[in-house]
Amino acid sequence: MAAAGGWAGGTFSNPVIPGFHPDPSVCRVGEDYYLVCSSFEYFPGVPVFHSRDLVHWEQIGNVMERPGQLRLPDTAPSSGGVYAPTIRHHDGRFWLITTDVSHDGNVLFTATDPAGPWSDPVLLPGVKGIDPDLAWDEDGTCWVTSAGISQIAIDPGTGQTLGAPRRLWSGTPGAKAPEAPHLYRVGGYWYLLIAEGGTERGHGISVARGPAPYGPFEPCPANPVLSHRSTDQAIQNTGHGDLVQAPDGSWWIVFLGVRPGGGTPGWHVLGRETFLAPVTWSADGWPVIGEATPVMAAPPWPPRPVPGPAARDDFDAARLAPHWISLRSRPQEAVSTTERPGWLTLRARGASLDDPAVTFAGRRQQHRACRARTLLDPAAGRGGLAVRLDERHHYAIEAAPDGTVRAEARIGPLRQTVGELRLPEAGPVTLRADIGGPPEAWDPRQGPDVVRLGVEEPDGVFTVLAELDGRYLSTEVAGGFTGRVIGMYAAEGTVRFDWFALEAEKDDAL
Ligand code: 6LW
Repeated sequence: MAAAGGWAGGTFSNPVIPGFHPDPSVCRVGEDYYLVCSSFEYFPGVPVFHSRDLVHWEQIGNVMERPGQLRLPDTAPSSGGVYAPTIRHHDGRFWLITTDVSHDGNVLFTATDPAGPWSDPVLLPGVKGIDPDLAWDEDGTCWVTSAGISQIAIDPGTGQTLGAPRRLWSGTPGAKAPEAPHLYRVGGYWYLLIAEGGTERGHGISVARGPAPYGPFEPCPANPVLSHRSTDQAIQNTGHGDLVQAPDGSWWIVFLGVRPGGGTPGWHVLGRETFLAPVTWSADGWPVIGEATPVMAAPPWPPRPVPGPAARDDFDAARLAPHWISLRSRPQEAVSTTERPGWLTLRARGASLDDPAVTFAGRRQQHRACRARTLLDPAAGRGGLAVRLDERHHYAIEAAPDGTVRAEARIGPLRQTVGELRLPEAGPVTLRADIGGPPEAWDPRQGPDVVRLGVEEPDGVFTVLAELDGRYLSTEVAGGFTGRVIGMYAAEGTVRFDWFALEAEKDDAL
């Protein structure tokens, strides 16, 4: 399945990284761009993407992929975990700073190859606040700037703080949640880019500048320099961005946004996604962010497409590809592609998707209309195919050793079996979830999409056991910072999956 929007006839499509990929941070080394996102309760943590044209991105790894790098207890709530990283290249190395809000607090990693391996974490107990940024000034001082907006110098080798934190700027008076700071030296100024207004419909980006990395800062008179609040733009909640300069001197911004669907108030189901827009500079030296739309004028250089994640995985490799994510941790004895070669073996820990310890392997839903399928062997256990928002919001189609297949829905405090079937004979079964637009009908209460759960016969016939309104698996209903993830789980015993396929129903669904 193509991960990124195409580049056709001088245009590209936004988002450039669809699906739950929020809080993007980007850096460039030569002709290569590297981008990272938040990962919250999922393991491995902090996906790393590579691109040579800013439009086509390929996931090349994860920063936190060893148990010692990400220590999320089962008590870490969904939408806890790992927030808002910053990636920078300095002194021949890549530097990554992020916050594990559930366990380690602010942490710093380094790597010579951004695909990994990344170092063990350097803990930063003296650095308070989420959304840490890293910047080095001319004399080599390393500044960490975080939500609030406050700043402290550190020794990045040891994590020691140097001096006391200082408050830099509170953003626009009256706007909530000044956060997501990034500092850049451009010309004679230090620019401080922040997000404000909260990560919901009021979100935006504002900027200030000053003579030094610690200010004093004067706000841009045109703030917010990016916001879609109160507009009828298809892309909403735009904010939390990071600037990057291309080799030809042009400037760009990656930022998060959402695509709400359905009637009012609108529900977004893919989480906060990564978008791209051009940046120019005004005559008096302020960044001007171009309008962000689903179809954008392409950058003036040749497209360099990269493969997106394969639509189908036969689990033939000894390791799962980097886009596969589990919940909080991924113990080898619970998730394996080598135990029965060519199959993904999941061994149950938690008894259902309600349980934070459930054994799960999934990938982000990246298209609004898609079809997920998996061939499951329930001979030694009970498990299934799930569309997950969090422990309290998920739909699943589940098979048991006795040939029973059940569709299950959990919405807030309610859990219900919404469809059931007894297969004529027990054995491997193809479970399927089709996700797509609701029926055409003007209704202001209409949900964003419909999730159909069922069983696919060998001849391709789809027996639907349940058809469910997708709004209950949206951020507006579930709350939090993530988006839908579709995957396989084990609820009892040992469950084996021969293959998993996630296909876009149509590419224009972007
Ligand atoms: C992140 C904050 C935000 O730390 O949401 O949209 C928080 N911005 O900057 C979680 O992603």
